[in-house]
Amino acid sequence: MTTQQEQASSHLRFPATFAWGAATSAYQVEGAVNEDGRGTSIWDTFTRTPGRVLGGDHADVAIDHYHRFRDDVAVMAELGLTAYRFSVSWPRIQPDGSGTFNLKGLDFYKRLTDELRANGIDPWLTLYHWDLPQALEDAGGWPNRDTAYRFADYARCVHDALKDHVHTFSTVNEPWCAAFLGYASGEHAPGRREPANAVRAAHHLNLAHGLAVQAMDARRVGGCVNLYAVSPETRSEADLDAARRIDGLQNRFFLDALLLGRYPDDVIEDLGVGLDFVADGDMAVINAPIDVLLVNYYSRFTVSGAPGGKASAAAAPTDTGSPWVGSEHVSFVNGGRPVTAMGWEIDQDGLLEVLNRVARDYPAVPLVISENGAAFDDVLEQGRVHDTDRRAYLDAHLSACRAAIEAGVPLEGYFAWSLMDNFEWAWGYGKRFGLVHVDFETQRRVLKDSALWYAEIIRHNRRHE
Ligand code: NCW
Repeated sequence: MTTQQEQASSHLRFPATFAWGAATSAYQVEGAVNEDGRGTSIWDTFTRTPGRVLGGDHADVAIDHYHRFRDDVAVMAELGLTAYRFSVSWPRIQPDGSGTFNLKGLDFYKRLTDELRANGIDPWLTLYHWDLPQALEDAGGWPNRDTAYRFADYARCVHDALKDHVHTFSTVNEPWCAAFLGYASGEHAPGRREPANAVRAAHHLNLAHGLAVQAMDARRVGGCVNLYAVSPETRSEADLDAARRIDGLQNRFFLDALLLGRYPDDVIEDLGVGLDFVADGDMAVINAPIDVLLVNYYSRFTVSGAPGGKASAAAAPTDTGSPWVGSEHVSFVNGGRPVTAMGWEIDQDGLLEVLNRVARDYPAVPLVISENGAAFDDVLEQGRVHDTDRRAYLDAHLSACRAAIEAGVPLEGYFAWSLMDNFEWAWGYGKRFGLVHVDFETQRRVLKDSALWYAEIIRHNRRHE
């Protein structure tokens, strides 16, 4: 037995039905931005705006997954994945965000899902991972209520075309990011810094989720949130209040809406923008029953209410505002843990805390970890990437998942972010999250040590299927 196998077999045993996955998103991997009738998305526009993305990087080619998907599925099969989470590019399906559906766009996802199923891999489809058709942004974007109804039309179309191909549909990836990085801090497309509109955007993203769930009636469907563990720096009143605020806007605003059908009173008060955009009946729509909650987890925030600290948990690559609408005075402090290349603190205990908390406070819904992983400054030497740091990160977080299951959390699967190195939004190609190394010049794929380790964990668990 090799050391790698020993490490894999000595622990991390999971239930036989546990989904073993990896995740990507359309704009980060596909490329082919002008092919087969695809329209323009807000990220095409944003990447062309000077100063928005480090190094002026864009994803016109990305990792060319649109053309190489069969090879990429072969890599997934080599890893032994039982599930793959990807997103559909809305502008491939509706180039202008409304009206006619583009059959060539739908065809790509049929080919992809066929290939996955032929390899025994369950397709988990995300409808929206941040690439809004530019035409809808021109009409006001997510602060415009109509965008939610356009999303439901799009969801119905994708669902009708692919329902027999897809294992689980999910709606909006990380609505916090789409709303507050897109419309408050401006770090992400469309790059607006309009705090009040960011709150409207958040509500309309939630509404879009609920309308889409209703439009996809009777299929297995979930919503997706990015959750953080949040700690006060001290037990002072100011720090405790800072933690309540950040937990409120990051976590409870979305969890309460999707799973309880209401917004938390304290968060609404913190936001200070009123609720005139919430129409009668909206909260019931947003609370439409879901089959699974997709949780993306990366890190813990430690926060202080004392003035003068850092405005964010990690450096932003470009000039940005604050995403913390109504709580701009809160500062983010060093919690004393090691960090990834993103500057995100590594804290597997935070994952256990988040899972226990969701299972306790929102009990009715099964969970999956739909993203978890880390960027590190990988080195490719003699055809290998010895990414012991990433392997340790995954190992620690999978152990937290197992501990959660043992504690009774209904956790049904785990998706590593990401399957492959890709376009990391405002950071461009400088940050590598992949299990698989990609040479962005040649598009050559090389399995990192973390991928080989993950494959062993999966093989070990699937032996007991
Ligand atoms: S940027 C981000 N990510 C990474 C991205 O590649 C993926 O598409 C996302 O789903 C990895 O996972 C998610 N999340 C945004 C985190 C923002 C943190 C900034 C906080 C500043 C206050």
